[in-house]
Amino acid sequence: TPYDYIIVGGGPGGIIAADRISQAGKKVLLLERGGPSTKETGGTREVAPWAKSTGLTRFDIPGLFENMFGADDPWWWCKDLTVFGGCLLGGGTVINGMLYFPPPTYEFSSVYGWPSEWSNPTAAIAQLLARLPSYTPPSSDNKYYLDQVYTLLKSHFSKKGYSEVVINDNRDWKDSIYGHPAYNFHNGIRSGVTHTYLQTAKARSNFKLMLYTYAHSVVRNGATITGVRTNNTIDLPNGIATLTPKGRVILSSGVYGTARILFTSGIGPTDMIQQVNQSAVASYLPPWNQYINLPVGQYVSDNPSINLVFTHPAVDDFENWQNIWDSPRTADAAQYVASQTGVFASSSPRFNFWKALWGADGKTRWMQGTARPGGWPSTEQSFNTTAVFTITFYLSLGITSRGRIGINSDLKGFPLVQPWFQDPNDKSALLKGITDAIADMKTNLPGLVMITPDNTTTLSAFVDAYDKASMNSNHWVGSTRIGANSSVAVVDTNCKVFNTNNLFVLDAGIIPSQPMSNTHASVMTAAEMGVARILALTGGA
Ligand code: ABL
Repeated sequence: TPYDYIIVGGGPGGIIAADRISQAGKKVLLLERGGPSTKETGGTREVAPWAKSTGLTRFDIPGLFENMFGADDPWWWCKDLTVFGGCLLGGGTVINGMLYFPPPTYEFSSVYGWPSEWSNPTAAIAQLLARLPSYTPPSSDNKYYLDQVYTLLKSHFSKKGYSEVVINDNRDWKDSIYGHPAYNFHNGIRSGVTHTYLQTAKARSNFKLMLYTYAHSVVRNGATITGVRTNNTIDLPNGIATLTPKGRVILSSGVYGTARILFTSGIGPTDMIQQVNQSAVASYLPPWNQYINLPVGQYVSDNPSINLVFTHPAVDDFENWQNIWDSPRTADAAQYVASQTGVFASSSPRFNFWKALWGADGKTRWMQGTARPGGWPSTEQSFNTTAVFTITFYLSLGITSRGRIGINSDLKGFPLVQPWFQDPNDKSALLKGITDAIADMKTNLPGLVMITPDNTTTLSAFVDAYDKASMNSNHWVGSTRIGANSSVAVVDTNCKVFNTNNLFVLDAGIIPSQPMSNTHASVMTAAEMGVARILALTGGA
């Protein structure tokens, strides 16, 4: 059966697109290379041993988040990337820390590369929040649990003139504020696109979901796409999903996945197509004269982030979340099983703050901070091991550094040029931001000890020596960025890949600059805006 829209990738972009387009009555096929994730999606593989009676998985229980990184067989991470990506239904939104901050309006400014048609995200954000409300506090009994890090840092940041706010009450206010993290959980269980948009799409007879279906490339005749070539030869003849005559393909496979599919389809810089040409799937490339040269993988960005680790006698480090899978604290586990409340109804972060920074180059950059109990100190000092907490400082909206991502001939995705601190102004801005944020902290919080960096290392030496790859924040954007022309962008104002007739991208790759906050809310906002534009664009099925 041919489809009006084939959407490749069941993450936030693809699921929102699938729901809105099937709602408009089109025949939609959604392809996802991985399998189910949360209990509601049919996930049974990762039920927490102590939560067997609930059937809830690691993807459902927010408090298991930190164990994503410490599990024995973490099959949910994409195996063909050197960075973290979610290769299962829900994509990044089922394996992330779930911090949910809808973007400020000015994030969509032309200053950050957005076309003028995209300058007002307000309606899209309202649509998103109608489907996916934000909750502070996360536990449905309205209590805060394991909240010592919040109480402690509140006392410091309020003395420094920061205002305490409910962060999502005023999404534009991101200077000198702090608050409790906001989440989109529903009754103590991970929500997000799999609990909302996917469920309404699935209820429609014109929507079809195929799991375990890996897309190799689009099938195309010059500028016209006719289908998607996959590994699923059971459900699709020769593995090829086909389009109706005016049908369209939307790639929503993420910053790395969409780039790989474009390369394998003969779309991208010449050196990347040469990698495909040396790979096992070289035969899927179109003839040379059909190659489309676009800056796929160029201009990516990710927040540089720096972790500082402290101890304070008031803090309970929750054993740095190390026992949460096998032997969690009995009372907390029992409370969660009984009522989906308590410590396990939240992921690890407990405190968020933002500050605007003025750079030596005259540009404004914002810093976000996220603090959590626990952490991984690197220090020669002895320290109070049960009282550890970490503050992560991210440089976010306004960063100017860019990197490049690509693939090798095994089709493995990796950063070719690391995006962090390419511009020294990014580094000096973040260093200044951190310095100001922690000034007076010891005076304000008697008993506080900074253990990383330790007492023999200055902050500036610490930042200088910080391992570049560990600045990775898993917030990649920009590999197929939106823009005015094909020398600097991959998709046009309507998310259509330049020089094609019916190929679109809708995922974090189109976002032209690093967002203000943890990316999934911005990705979902952009998806709502983008799918509306694609549907409104004439010429489609
Ligand atoms: C984010 O937005 C970041 O992408 C994550 O890296 C971060 O989680 C979450 N939010 C929560 O703030 C951290 C974990 O807390 C660490 O334990 C882990 O080592 C790190 O991600 C890995 O990048």
